Amino acid sequence: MIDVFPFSGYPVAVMGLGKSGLATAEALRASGAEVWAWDDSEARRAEAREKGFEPVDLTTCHWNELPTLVLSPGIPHTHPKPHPVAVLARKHKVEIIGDIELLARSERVATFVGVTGTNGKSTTTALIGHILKMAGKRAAVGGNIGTPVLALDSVGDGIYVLEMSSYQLELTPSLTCDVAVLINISADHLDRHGGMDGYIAAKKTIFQRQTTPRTAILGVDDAHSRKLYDELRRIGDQNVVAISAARRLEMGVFALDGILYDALDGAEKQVADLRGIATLPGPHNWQNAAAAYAACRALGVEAKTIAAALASYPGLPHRQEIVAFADGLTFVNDSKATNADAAARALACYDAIYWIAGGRAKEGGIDTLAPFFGRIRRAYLIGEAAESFARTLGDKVPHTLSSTLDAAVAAAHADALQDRATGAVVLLSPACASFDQFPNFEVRGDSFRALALALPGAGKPASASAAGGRA
Ligand code: UMA
Repeated sequence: MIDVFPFSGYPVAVMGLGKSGLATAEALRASGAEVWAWDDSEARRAEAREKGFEPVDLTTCHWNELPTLVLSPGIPHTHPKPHPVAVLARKHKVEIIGDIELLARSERVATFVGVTGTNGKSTTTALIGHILKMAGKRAAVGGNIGTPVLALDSVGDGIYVLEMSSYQLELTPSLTCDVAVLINISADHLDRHGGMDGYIAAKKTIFQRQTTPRTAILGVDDAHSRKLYDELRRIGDQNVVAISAARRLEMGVFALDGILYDALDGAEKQVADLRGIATLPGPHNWQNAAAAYAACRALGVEAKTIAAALASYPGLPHRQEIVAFADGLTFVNDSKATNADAAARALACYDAIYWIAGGRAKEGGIDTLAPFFGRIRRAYLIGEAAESFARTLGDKVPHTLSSTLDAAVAAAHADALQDRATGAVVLLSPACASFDQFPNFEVRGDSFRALALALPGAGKPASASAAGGRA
């Protein structure tokens, strides 16, 4: 646990007692702060009580006594409508910050690596952490990836590798990243940021206060990130490195057809062959590998060490994770694909797909997935989005309104058997949030894994956790 000593002796309001809020409350209490903890859910307050926190109703408390509100990232404070507690904090001129801000103010001698982007940030974060550990560096990985940062053990003068969502970036005003990575930008969470401009503005804060020798690493394969790259280059405050998985760069790091090239000094060298790495299938993962390579080079790790570590990357659950084999079929859990762009990345990796999709749809639905429709043998549609997705698939892709995940897995398995579709993939890549039917994407992915493993004759994969596809 992190010692958040700057808050010792002060009252601090903690709003939201999920994963990050509870870890914040515990770190603050252990550091000698007075914790005023609240959650709108009675169940969460009961859980906090069990941990010895007597909830303080932040909608009726004495705000004049509070200097700071630590807000959980999932709680809106601007759009679509600020939470009443955020409104009260602003009214009383109380600062509103997140748990990563507490880490930044407390861990003064550590190196910070921040990773953001619409897609691929968990894999890139995990890859950087893996490479640093393989290189013998003291490093801790946390943030949006799932481990609350204040639950980490201090790394001292080592390295924090933090996955940062746009929500977290908005609540982290004073973090200065030694290495900041923006992988890509496409539309997501627009309701929380009042539109695309607000979303991009939040992402851009990862580069705040960076001056040389700090490093900014940006993907240049989408127009929004490319524009930011040009802007940072023009201003010239920090080292700016381009990465691509789509084209050759004169300067930067790029992956072409699965070969990773280092052109950081303008002279192109092949540094790794990514094609045989089962845990990094597809160009999107090659982009993640390019970003991780550039970040670790900026931290002084040698190219050879990085290449060896990429090859031993164990993969992450819920990201193209092979969870079972049954009757010649491979079951792939890509529950983390909560938007169409993320689902496109998985769909691009396989040829014969029995696709389970749906949940709570994001803006735009699955219209952009049309180029992949030819790879889908049949779609099994679940959750709130089922009917609208069915309309998009129309007569182009055969589909079944399965409604629930268990019905979808059973139907996909039965259809694939009937089609004698050996070598095919049953892919959960929902292109939707999970909240209509599950508490989060992890529970959705775990349910898929359990359902697949419960099929007659199903077996677990031996080792690698992610699927190698055709890409
Ligand atoms: N709550 C209220 N009132 C509200 C809304 C929520 O009291 O109006 C309470 C809920 O009852 C709950 C708590 O707030 O108890 C939940 O807080 P939270 O949604 O911030 O979730 P945490 O459990 O603290 O998890 C957060 C991140 N969640 C979000 O940003 C939504 C996790 O990212 C992160 O892994 C975790 O901190 C540790 O750092 C998840 C996520 O979905 C993976 N992120 C989004 C994404 O990747 O797209 C941004």
